[in-house]
Amino acid sequence: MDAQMFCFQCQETAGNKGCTIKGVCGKEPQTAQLMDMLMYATRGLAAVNYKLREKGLACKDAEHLILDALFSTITNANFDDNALKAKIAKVFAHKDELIAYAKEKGVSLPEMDEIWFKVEAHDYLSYKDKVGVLSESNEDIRSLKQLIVYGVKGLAAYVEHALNLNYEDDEIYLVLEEALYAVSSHNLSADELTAMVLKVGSAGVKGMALLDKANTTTYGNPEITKVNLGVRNNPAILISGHDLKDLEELLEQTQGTGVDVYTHGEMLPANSYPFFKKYPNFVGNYGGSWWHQKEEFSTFNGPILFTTNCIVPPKADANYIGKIFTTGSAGLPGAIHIAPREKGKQKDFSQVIAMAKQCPPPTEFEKGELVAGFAHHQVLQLADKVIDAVKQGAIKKFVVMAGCDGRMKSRAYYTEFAEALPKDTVILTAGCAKYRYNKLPLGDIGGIPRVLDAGQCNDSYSLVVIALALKEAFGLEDVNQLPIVYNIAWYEQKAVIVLLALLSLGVKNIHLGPTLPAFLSPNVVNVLVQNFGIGGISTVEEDMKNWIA
Ligand code: SF4
Ligand code: SF3
Repeated sequence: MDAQMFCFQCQETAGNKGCTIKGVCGKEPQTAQLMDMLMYATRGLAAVNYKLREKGLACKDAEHLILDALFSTITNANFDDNALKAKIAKVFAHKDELIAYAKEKGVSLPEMDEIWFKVEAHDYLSYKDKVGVLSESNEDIRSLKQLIVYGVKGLAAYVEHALNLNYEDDEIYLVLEEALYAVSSHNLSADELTAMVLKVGSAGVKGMALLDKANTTTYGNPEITKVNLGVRNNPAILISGHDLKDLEELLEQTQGTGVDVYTHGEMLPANSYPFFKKYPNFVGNYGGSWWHQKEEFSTFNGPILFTTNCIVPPKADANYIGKIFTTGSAGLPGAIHIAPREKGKQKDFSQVIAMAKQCPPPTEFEKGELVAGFAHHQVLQLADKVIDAVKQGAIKKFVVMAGCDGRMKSRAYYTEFAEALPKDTVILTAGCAKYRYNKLPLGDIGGIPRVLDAGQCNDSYSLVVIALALKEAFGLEDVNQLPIVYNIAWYEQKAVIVLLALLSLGVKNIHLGPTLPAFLSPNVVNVLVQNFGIGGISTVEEDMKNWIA
């Protein structure tokens, strides 16, 4: 094992096998090794808290540390070695405290390496063979364990956003810890790990429902909204990522400053929440999905605030270097990191606002509007219309095209697929995958737009609610009897939890692309094919013929 690093957690992994020299995402080998160490430490902390939880003694701080550690290791979330080192130290220190606490309370802890392992900061890079993904030599066990880990990472991200709005659920923490405990065990069979995969999927449904409740209770139900794509003549801040609490506080703090706020990438759906519409300086969306940062940030002219992934590390000569801010679990060397909010206070975005005031307004590169806001509440208000359209044959099929966007050329497939769909089909989308077709003139069916955008990737939950409501309306027994085709694009680990959530709900025949995950071994793929009918994609013509015709 002489590779400098090994990571295969995302869809763009080198050669669809694994990044071993440097991440295609820009992750340096040292950063990858630190992430492996952080994951190892976190598994230990989770195992201890899991054992304490059995006795009703679980620690809240540990739960939150686990969320942050998992979220920080998601693809494109954090590239900052110093931040990662600080997180590792924190997790180890907290684990030690909990071990002492367990002793005091008479809670016995198992002989698990992850629990008892200790390492000093200068040695964080000395154990790559022990803490890395390849330390598990059995390919199928490794595959199942990583499927669990990646699902848990995605889940942690959603749960952290809900936590920021003061919504929590102990049952989800229990599954997170149990899953990490299972990954650290050496005696679980493939069947037991497969059961854990589905348990994580069920927790994924709960986590997305929790975040949906947190978002809609706090900010109202998303409603049909024409989102402005053009610009105004004021200096401005671009906010990216998924965290709505950060957006709220940024909007509050920019009131009366003459600084506008625009969304980028996965923040686009925020434009559809009634709460945010009250801010006169909330202008609209600038640009497309995450990987267009280089061009779009260079013409935006103002500072950019990353609340989560996906960050593309800028080239040294990028003209927006020095204008990037991160917060939460996100991090980037050279960027200014906005500190967490203190209890009862807002985060302090004054540095971002001060910088914006010194910058010229954004340069316009497109005009017009995008229609968004088709989350479950809004769609169910249109339910009668939709059901009528299905009954009368005006809508023949729904195609779920949720998930992520990515850089690969092969993703042109999704644009071509959307264009080739017959006019009696409706696309249900969520996540940044939509940028492949949400600006196409696909029209509507009797006033129902042919692209119904439910929101962020976590709003895939909305698509589930809509599917279950349609099942009821048509008096079907099984959600798989609905005229729905699933053509899901994945990139990072949040898409993994969305997939596992769908599987746990019994959804069959999901097509996953543009490639199947490299972390699925051939045997694990077989299990998924046999039990769930999972498949890949082919050409637009073939897929159209096989799924739609
Ligand atoms: Fe490679 Fe993806 Fe891992 Fe980055 S996150 S190192 S691109 S597999
Ligand atoms: Fe996109 Fe990164 Fe996954 Fe939230 S923002 S869907 S890729």
